[in-house]
Amino acid sequence: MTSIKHDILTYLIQAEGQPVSGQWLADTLGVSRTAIWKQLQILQQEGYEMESTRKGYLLVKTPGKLHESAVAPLLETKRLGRTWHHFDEVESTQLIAHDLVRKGTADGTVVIAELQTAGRGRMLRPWDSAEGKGIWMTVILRPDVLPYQAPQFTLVAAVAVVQAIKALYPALETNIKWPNDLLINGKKCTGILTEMIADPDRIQALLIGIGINVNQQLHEFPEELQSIATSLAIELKEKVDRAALLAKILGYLEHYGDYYVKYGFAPIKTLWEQSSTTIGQQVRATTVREVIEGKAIAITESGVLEIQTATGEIKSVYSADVEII
Ligand code: BT5
Repeated sequence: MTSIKHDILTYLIQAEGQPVSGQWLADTLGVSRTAIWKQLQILQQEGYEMESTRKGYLLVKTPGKLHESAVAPLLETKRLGRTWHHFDEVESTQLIAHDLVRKGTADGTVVIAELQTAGRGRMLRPWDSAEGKGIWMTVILRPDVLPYQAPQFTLVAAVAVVQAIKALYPALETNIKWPNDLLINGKKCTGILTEMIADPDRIQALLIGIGINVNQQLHEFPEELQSIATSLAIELKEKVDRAALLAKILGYLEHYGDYYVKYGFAPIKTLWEQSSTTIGQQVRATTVREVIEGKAIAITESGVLEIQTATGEIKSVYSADVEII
């Protein structure tokens, strides 16, 4: 977004229902009135509704979409979200992100869509992404870490989302089911998919796909998900401000991502364990090779799940679907 457009919008939002004079905007931003007018036209095309009054321009309605203009004023990050790609509709934000990585996009780039027509989970399972109801995004990170560390970023992202929800909605208890599900009252509200583009000895980019059910009502989920999925609005019984939540998540993700790179997994592990529903439970882990049943006893310093089977053997699970039984 051009900074003039961003600044105009910030002034219109800050005016809180009062008109802002075009001449004042032009003088304050040091540009012509025509330049102001052009940017206002663009904002209107993006769905910002304005009235032109004798005293100036009045913002009457925002599009309610996750445009950069709606989120940037709330961001407290240095890098995350400073390059922003918003789409009304995509197949999957992961696909767009892969393309952007190939083109050399910056660390911290965010790809976000109102609707995904082919949102995906792990192993190409479908991810339901209703229009305008959730946060469907991929964050591109370029941390200086080794390829084997990539899966740990799923846990870092899980902690970031949990902390963001907690900061805004302290009454909600969000739990993490290893490795990538966030649950509220036992139902899935968030899924995380971490993909990587790497050379043998270094990561080029991590593509952290985060899908959060925010404002769906139960009937808006496909029937097969209605017994296993939930949204923040269902649990809170109120509509949630997606832009505020998104800005918080990006803040925590930058913070914990940097923390991880500097200090390793140990401090993140402690936070992860505080929200875990998995550890201490009897579980069934389905990996590509086998089904392991037993007690989930720990995650290791590298984020691997350890399960103790009935024979006492401890098995390390790197990737699996885990059910609590
Ligand atoms: C995940 O996979 O949980 C990772 C989901 C990642 C989605 C984000 S959205 C932005 C980015 N772009 C993408 O295309 N993807 C990422 P997995 O653990 O495999 O779980 C998939 C399973 O969750 C499905 O098989 C369904 O059972 C269930 N599911 C699908 N949509 C859901 C939803 N909206 N809410 C809750 N559960 C859902």
